[in-house]
Amino acid sequence: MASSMLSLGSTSLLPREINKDKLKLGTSNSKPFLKAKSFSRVTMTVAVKPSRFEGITMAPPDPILGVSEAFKADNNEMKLNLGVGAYRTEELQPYVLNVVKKAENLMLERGDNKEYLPIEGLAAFNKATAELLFGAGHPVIKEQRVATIQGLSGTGSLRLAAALIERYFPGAKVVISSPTWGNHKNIFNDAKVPWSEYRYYDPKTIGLDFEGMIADIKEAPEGSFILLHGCAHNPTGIDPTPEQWVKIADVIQEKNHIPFFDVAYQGFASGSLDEDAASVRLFAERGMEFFVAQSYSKNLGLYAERIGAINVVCSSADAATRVKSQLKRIARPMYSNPPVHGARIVANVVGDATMFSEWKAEMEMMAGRIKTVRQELYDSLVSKDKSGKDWSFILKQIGMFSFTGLNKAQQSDNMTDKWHVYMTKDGRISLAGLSLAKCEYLADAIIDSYHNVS
Ligand code: KET
Repeated sequence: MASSMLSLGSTSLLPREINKDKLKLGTSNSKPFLKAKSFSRVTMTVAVKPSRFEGITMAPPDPILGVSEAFKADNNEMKLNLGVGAYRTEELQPYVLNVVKKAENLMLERGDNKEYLPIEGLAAFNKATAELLFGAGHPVIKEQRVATIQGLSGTGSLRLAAALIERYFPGAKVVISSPTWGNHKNIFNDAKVPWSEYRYYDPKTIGLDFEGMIADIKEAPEGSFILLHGCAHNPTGIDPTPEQWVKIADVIQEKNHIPFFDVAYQGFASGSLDEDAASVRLFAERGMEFFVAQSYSKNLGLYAERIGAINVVCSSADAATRVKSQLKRIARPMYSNPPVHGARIVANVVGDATMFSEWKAEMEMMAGRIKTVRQELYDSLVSKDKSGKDWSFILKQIGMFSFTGLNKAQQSDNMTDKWHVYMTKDGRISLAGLSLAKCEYLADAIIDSYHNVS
């Protein structure tokens, strides 16, 4: 039986409770857990009762968020956190958008209250979020064919959709790209939705395996859900071309599949909200029924506010009303209703022409900074690496990340252990966490890990 020293100070037990326990120590049959050593200093050895939680094993750290925990524990001054996809300034500090501060000030001035939101979230947010996605005045909106409810950011919105699939499409498979954002698999596993993968990344070309992707989507059982990254594919940074999107839509339609978009980076890929929604709008124009999960973590920097939405595009307003009612029914016992703060920020920013254009300018600035460090990293790699290796794939990738090809565990371990560069084990680095000043250092780390570790 495990034992430990328990020091009972005035903060842990009230004097009355100490006396009560003093009398019982070592005497109770039903609770044979305490053995007194000394009462003068109220210090004693305690034999701990076996826990009911003995069968619970230690969970592994999260492959993405766990990297930030390891980074915090490192004291080396050269350390760089390129794990999580979170935007940093050139000084590597978190960034709160000016337009967000403005919207928050407005909320204070107005004296907005903290009443519960309806289960489906803030109406002004739901309207704004669907309009950002499809474009204001789009037929799917005018015809009230979109069921939109506010979710707990991208993750929570995906989870609601997964629960709807599990409930109303039993046995249907979600087919996800290989590779994909690590949490997709967890989300569908926890919702008890079966999933399989379609080919996406070709390590030989460090590009898209388009033939493989199309073949696998064709092969999926009719009526499968095909998970697609709307833009800035995570982790590869490789998106289909507009022509390829058309072919993807064709084969999905042919096979009667249901597209399921994850849009976590609208505006962050190209710097333009409209351009980054082109894939989603292509499917909407074809009159298809599909899902879209949205997140405002990255494009408005609202990571911790947990603000996003799930949209289900239906072929009739009646179907949309029914779907929405069931999404609410799923949300109510899960978390009751969503938080208001982030929803108000989005609604205020999108609902005010001046703030909306300020947001777009700030988003372009963030996307622009990432493009600049991408170029600088490429230039540093090319000037330092004398092996003749072609690093141009770094420039072809878009969005927050670069998929370096350092995909062996020993290589990412070398990046972290020797160079204090924190990244995910699949070889992904977040360029949003990189400064111009650190590009040369990172290039040295990558070249060393690439050539000297196998
Ligand atoms: N989808 C994708 C593709 C994605 O990369 C993320 C977050 C999300 C959804 C969900 O984000 P949310 O904050 O729930 O709206 N990705 C970054 C953070 C994370 O892993 O949670 C990342 O990949 O670093």
